[in-house]
Amino acid sequence: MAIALTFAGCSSTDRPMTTVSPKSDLANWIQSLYIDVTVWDAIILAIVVTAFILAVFVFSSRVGEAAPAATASSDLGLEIVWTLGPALVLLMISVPTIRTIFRSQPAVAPAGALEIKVVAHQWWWEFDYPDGAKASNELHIPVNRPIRLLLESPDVIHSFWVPQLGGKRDVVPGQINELTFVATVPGMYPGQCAEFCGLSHANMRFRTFVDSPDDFAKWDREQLAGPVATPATDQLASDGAKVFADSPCTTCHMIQGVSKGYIGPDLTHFGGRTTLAAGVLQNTPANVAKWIENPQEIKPGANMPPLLLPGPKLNALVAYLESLK
Ligand code: HEC
Ligand SMILES: [Cu+2]
Repeated sequence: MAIALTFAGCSSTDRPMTTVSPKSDLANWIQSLYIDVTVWDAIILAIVVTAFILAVFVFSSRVGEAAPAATASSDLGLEIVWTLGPALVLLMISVPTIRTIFRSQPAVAPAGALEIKVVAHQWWWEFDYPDGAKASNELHIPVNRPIRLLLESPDVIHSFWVPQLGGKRDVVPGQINELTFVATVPGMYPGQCAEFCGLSHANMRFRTFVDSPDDFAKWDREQLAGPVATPATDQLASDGAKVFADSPCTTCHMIQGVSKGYIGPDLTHFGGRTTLAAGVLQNTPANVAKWIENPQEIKPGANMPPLLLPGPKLNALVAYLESLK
């Protein structure tokens, strides 16, 4: 029962932040190292515990007898065994560990790798693709193709972490760290900043979509095609486009062909995202309205000011943003 319960904790369907359900080559290497070390540890534990229990039972019959006299004699054979034994154990653990460390940090990108620039901001993620496509908080990558992430930060130290795709990698201002892996199973894998970076660190989440090559190509084409035109028949969204263009939103947010802000996420395809504000809320009209009215209430410290708009204008603005698929 206890064992069943323990392993139930490892299933990945309802526990998406599990570290023991690898979905990439990198995560698989880490997993097999983890299993190797656990097996060696278990063997050593079994030997030590057996020796201990034996000692307790064998010598318990001598309770009450005088302690044996301490002697200074040494046994060279024993000395060699208990020096070489642990040395061998350390070797067994360190060789695969060091091999995995080097394997997980290749100095050059593998052939055919897709290189994506990842910019970690307080408290959201920007993804820039080599063909010019841009995304925020939702990373799309093709399955079975080497991915090389080039991690940078304009503010403080963050850490990029998608547990099912591999280990954490720090994002350090002033340098570019790399993370290289091949995702092997399509699906959606949540990520989280893993280095304390200020007030909304816990709210700095993101999603990684591992797409089939066709789905990825389609997504990429849509991103490159620029914004979908707001249909003239959609009065509310058209009104919202005007509200946006006349508002301070434009100083911080880019919508291709409309505004050039770069402080906050690119909103060109905002309506196509599933979540809002780095994975904190589902992307629904009601949540977008709540966000615009008071970002700090949803995300303490968020670097977006509250914008007080009269109800009808707010509704139109939300309809416009949601129409940007
Ligand atoms: C001072 C700069 C600034 C202004 C002005 C601003 N924003 Fe933002 N906005 C941000 C930042 C920074 C974020 C990211 C916040 C976070 O997730 O921590 C953001 C996030 C957002 C998001 C969520 C995007 C996503 O993909 O999760 C939306 C939607 C948004 N802003 C809409 C607006 C609208 C509409 C206006 C105008 C009414 C506006 N913003 C004005 C800086 C700004
Ligand atoms: Cu953080």
